[in-house]
Amino acid sequence: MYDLWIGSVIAALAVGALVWGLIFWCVVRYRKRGDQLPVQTRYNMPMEFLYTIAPILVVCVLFYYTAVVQTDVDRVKNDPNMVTVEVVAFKWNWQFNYRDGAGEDANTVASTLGSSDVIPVLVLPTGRRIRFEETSKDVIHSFWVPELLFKRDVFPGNVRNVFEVESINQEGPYVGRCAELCGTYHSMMNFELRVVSPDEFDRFLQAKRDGATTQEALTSIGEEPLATTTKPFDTKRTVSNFNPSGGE
Ligand SMILES: [Cu+2]
Repeated sequence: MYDLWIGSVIAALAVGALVWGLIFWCVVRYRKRGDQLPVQTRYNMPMEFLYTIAPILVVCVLFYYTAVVQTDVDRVKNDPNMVTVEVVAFKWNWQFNYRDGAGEDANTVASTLGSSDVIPVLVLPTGRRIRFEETSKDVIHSFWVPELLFKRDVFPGNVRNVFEVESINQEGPYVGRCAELCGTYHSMMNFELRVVSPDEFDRFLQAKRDGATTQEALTSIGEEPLATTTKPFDTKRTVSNFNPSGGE
């Protein structure tokens, strides 16, 4: 996706430079030189051919690479080694359920639930395939970790929106957001993706299965217990924002 993005920007700049160049060249070359009106109808066959064919070619090339990348990004495999997470979105927070298999019939073995006071931290390992299965409790949300260059809508009802990540290469915290306007506190629907080594992940999950909270389990593997990329927002839910001077 990154390469496609960079390639598209270069292509756009190249077309832009050509067009700007032609504009400036025309401004200088065909500037007003006298009072005689130039010929008002004229055609240039090679030029008309060029500006019909060139955009079609540009669109075809962009379409081809987009289709290739999109097919690759959307591919799901049934890899028995992958980590499956059920992402449950609701107004206005997230629940992350670690599953023992793929699909609706698998079981949740551990769970992390966000609250107004604690940002939910989704812990995942490096080097393993990750399968996300998304579902919403109310309206459409969108699961977005900007560093993954990827967002995917989370639908209510019986829809499980599934996507997989080949592997995450770098450990560390990554901020996550809801990217679909879902109501009053949409902007506060943040979470954190915390990527750790596979070994630490196994110990984290074991601690969770043994009944530890997410914060305790994070501490037990030597990680910061709370989110480091974002913090809970002050929602001011008890304050009347419409009439600050008046009483409730
Ligand atoms: Cu949302």
